Amino acid sequence: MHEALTGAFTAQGNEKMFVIGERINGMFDDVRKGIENRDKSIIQQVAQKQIKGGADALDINVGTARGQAMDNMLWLVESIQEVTELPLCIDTTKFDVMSEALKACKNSAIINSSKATEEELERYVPLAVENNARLIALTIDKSGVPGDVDSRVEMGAAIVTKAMEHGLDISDLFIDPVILPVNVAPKQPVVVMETLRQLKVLSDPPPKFILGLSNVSQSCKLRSLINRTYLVMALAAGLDGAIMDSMDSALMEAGITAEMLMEKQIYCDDYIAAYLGN
Ligand code: THG
Repeated sequence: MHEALTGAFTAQGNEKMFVIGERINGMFDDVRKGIENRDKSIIQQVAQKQIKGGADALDINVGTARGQAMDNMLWLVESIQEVTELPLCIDTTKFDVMSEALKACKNSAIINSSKATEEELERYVPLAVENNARLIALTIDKSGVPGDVDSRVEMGAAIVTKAMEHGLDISDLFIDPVILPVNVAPKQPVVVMETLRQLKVLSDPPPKFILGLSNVSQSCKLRSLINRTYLVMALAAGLDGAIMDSMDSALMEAGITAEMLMEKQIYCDDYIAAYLGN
């Protein structure tokens, strides 16, 4: 096989893509109202649908719901743990909310997220180690999301170095090269794909890579089509998982098919059902 292809495929290992369900997010009206009215059943139903669609973990974000972010987050964590033992991906920029939510997690936890600044990494990497949690680190620094590949790769390297310094297992580290909406940042998809390719060979073993997939199509018309095409391209470039809508079956099927074609799963006529464990 061509060397570049061998590298791209073998560096990824054989793990299935890691699907973090995006829907428990106060940016969606049903979830926001559920939080504001402390209506557990709405939240629990959304969680169960994400799981049925094939989520391996659930992102939890209070969004713009009224009230205290802390109380809202702790209530969400509790409500969701009543119906699932899947890992919870605690999505908040507030450090105090993050630490308290981690304490409330009986399920395994993923910290979402740290920026790649020295200051944030010095707080979040030890927090992950202390709580036995996985960590998502974004290639964002004080000046925001970089436009070029090199700065993202440098930040990725800085993240890996910090993780090693503090004894965070590299297999517990996810780097997120950050998707911006394609209608305002059309050069970004190619930059993200190239960043994935370069960071994948940075360390052995490499960290894992995830993205917030739906960002790419915000305010676009053909959202599901854009999301699933992006997912397939990113998986081929080395993506390990995504925060995405597992209830979008066309999206899930495209991702599963890409993985089958990359020989992460042996083909059989029922490969989709086999993948989902149905
Ligand atoms: N990286 C990491 N975490 C993240 C993101 C990321 N968490 C949040 C976000 N980005 C990923 N989750 C979503 C969830 C929803 C949408 C986009 C990303 C979305 N929502 C609709 C919208 O804005 O149009 C909400 C409106 C609606 O449909 O009701 O698109 O990048 N680590």
